[in-house]
Amino acid sequence: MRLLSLCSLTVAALALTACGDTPPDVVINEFVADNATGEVDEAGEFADWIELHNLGTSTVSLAGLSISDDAADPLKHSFTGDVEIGPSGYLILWADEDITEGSNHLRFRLSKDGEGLYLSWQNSDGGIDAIDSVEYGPQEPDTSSARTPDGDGDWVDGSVPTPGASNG
Ligand SMILES: [Ca+2]
Ligand SMILES: [Ca+2]
Repeated sequence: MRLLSLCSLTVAALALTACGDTPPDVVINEFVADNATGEVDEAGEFADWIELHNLGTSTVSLAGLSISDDAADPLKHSFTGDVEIGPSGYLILWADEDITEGSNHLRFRLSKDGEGLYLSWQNSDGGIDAIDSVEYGPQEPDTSSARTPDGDGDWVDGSVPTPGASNG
């Protein structure tokens, strides 16, 4: 009986670790919905992109986080554990539906006519918590919408894109 109890405890502890109770301190920081001649992805394509920013001071995994362009379908793209952001770092997600190009390629594209972006967390109770979101209107080619300053600043449309770096 004692052995069984220890096993149960171990399983419970592992499950908690895997699920995680606290979402990483990550926000949507910038995005380009009409990439005509800007940054190219690993395949050399002008794909739309979304920049996430880690507000924390340690590396975080995105496991448990999901991102979507549809508020009614927040789990459209769920991250696997191999996607991480370094301390105070920035990560580019390619919104190109080319998921075979890497785990930072999303299952949806962005509309240049405007829509919404929703970052969500699957909590340990099985529920979905909203982490961050932004709704935007039509975007000019090769301009971004960017939080200025990074992380918690107001969204500024028509910005010069700064993929993978501070919005200044
Ligand atoms: Ca691509
Ligand atoms: Ca940036």
